[in-house]
Amino acid sequence: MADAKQATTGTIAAEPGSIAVDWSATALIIIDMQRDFMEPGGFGETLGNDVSQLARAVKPVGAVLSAAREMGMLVIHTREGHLPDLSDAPRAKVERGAPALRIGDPGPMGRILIRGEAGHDIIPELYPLDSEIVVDKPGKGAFYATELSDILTKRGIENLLVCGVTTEVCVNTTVREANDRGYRCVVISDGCASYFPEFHEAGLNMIKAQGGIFGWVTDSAAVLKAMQV
Ligand code: TIU
Repeated sequence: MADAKQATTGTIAAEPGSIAVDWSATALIIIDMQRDFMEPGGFGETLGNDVSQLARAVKPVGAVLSAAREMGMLVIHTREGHLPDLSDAPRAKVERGAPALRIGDPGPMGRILIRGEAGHDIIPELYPLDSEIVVDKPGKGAFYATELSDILTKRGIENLLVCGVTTEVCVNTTVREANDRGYRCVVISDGCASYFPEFHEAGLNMIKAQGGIFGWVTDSAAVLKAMQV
């Protein structure tokens, strides 16, 4: 009996304090590890960003993804993007700023941030298995206008291991949405990245401050240790 319990629960060393989780009620959610954000010629670069800043998250995410697959944990990948006719893209988003190319414009990886285009796809290193869930989202948060709530509720998920890009934009927005819906979010610091290192740090600090106002922050090594990999 004790052995069976050990296999389904774990304690993750984190800030502001360690957190015990039932792995069967825990999902790994990987936010927007798409070519549009990670590679030259995509949405991220059109906004004027240095996309090489995000590469550091790939290995830590890959390590946790492998462990989650081995454990049989629910894995959810998200992708930010819009329908080809832009009907789900608010004008206020499309018109924002002065990017080199706008959402929907043709770029070197297909139309910028459009579903079905090469740039919209997840990077090869972290490509979803057929058995894994991919949630397409039009916004920064993974709950807004998606089926994510239903997916988590149906599977009895209470805890989310969160990683991906970018720390202060889609990761933070998703964590805030999830926290309000009652999920415990454990954010994997080295599995997240930002075009702005200072925003990465601030984004993580905002989550774990005030006793973990939005959630917990840990790193990939601590998650792997808790998973006993
Ligand atoms: N621009 C930026 O930092 N991020 C986004 O637009 N989307 C995500 O974070 N996925």
